[in-house]
Amino acid sequence: MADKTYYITTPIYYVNDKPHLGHVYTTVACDVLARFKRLDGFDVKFLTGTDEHGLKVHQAAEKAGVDTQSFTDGVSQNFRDLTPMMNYSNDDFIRTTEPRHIKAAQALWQKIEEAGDIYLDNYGGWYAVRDEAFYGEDELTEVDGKKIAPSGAECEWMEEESYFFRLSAWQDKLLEFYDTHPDFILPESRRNEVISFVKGGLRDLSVSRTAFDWGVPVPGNDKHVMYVWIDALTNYMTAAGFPDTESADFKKFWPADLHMVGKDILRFHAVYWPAFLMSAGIEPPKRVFAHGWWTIEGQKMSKSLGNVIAPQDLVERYGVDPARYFMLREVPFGNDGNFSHEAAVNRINSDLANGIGNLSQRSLSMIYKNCEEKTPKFSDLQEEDNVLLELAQSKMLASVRLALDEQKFHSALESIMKLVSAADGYVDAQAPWKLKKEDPDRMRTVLYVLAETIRCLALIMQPVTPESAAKMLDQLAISKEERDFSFISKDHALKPGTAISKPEGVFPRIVEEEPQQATA
Ligand code: ME8
Repeated sequence: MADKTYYITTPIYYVNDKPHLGHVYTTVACDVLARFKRLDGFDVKFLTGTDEHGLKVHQAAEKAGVDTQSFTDGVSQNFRDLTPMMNYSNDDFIRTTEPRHIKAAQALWQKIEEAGDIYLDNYGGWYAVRDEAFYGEDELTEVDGKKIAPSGAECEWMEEESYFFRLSAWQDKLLEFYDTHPDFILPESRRNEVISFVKGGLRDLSVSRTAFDWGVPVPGNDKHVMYVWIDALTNYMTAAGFPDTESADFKKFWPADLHMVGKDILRFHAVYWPAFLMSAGIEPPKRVFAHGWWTIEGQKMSKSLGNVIAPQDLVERYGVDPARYFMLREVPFGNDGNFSHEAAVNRINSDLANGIGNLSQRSLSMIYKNCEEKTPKFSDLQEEDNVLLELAQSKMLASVRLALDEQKFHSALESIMKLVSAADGYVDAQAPWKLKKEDPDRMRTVLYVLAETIRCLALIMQPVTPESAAKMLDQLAISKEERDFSFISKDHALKPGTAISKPEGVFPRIVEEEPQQATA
């Protein structure tokens, strides 16, 4: 068993609506990290799932005229179907309506209550159902007589008996925690936002509701259900075996290494969650990374604008692997990004079709035709051969690893693309098609160096474009046992004389149909 472990989670998505590009973005990012870490020798746990309680889901079910449980079963399945569709490698899929989770949420509540951080009181406050969050009067703006939260969500006044979490008591301890764990919140700019929010003072948090019953019952008082966020956040521990803190899984995987979230829900993960955990005497996760938002052709994705991109559209238009690549390459992770079809086509064609695809196709075709369908023998490696090989066999992995440890997907992919450009430059400079007559030995050496470069490229592309990378490795006859990252090394270089299969294009070019001429 690997002694290095890695536990990574996506947010659990609300089942009030169907999945779209934004949800897929977060989970693909986590999938790439999970696959990378597995190939890099870690024992990985990768969790995703659905958040099924709360007023927002309850209201969506009512609107659909379906009982809430059947409604959540249906929508949750839409999220589960993304695993084969987007090629996720999640190890578990959690639903907050499962008994294992209800047990865990109640156990966490009890620990916090025993610590003296939960009390009962009456409450009046402004609640945004869309965000499942209370806001202070000072945070709201009034538009047409309506109270609007900073997120744009409409708030309504709620008044009821409620349990409270003594969040105000955790201000200093949270600040100290951020201070001693400088990498807890990334990117840096978001970390600063959280710190100034906490420095501004924390109000106690209402953590139960009585106005509806679609939630986890509060232990010892059935009139109340838990606030959906205290319930939802616990999912990360449920899947690791909580409340059995002695279980092998909990010992191995808690605290989680990374909660990946969108910037909309950073406060819940970076303020409330560590406070709940510290109160319960449980170690907080090691990192929360908040990524940015996708807009569509310059506008916010929304159902009313009719510009929501469904995962099916991505797959049909671009293919799974190119869609995964595009999402992570196009926008520096952490920033907001604008999705446009044109940008997707350009990026996919330039990097994948004309880049990796073309390099691989033309190099392997030359080998197939000119070297008896076998990886060629090489002789006398020259300076330029060694430079390319060193980049492929050693430097690239080191820089990709470093970038991914900070969730810089775009930089990681940039490093990979640098190898592609270097290899393209090498082909042009060496011109193996000329060497065929002039110096066949040198031609074989050049083609060997290219084949080895393609092997390393295919290995490192596995986390991002798993199917296409597997096809490339199959063409090179690399066995399944020789595909983890310990094989990206000089010591495991291609063996000359290995039969390769007839090369077939791996990354097709997206050819746009000419726009129809309007006819009068
Ligand atoms: O907030 N761009 O669930 P949710 C990028 N249940 N990412 C986007 C996006 C966009 N336009 N739209 C959504 C919840 N996302 C809670 C989470 S966790 C304990 C509970 C992604 O269904 C992004 O990751 O509203 C965002 O944080 C998440 O979906 C919100 O999903």
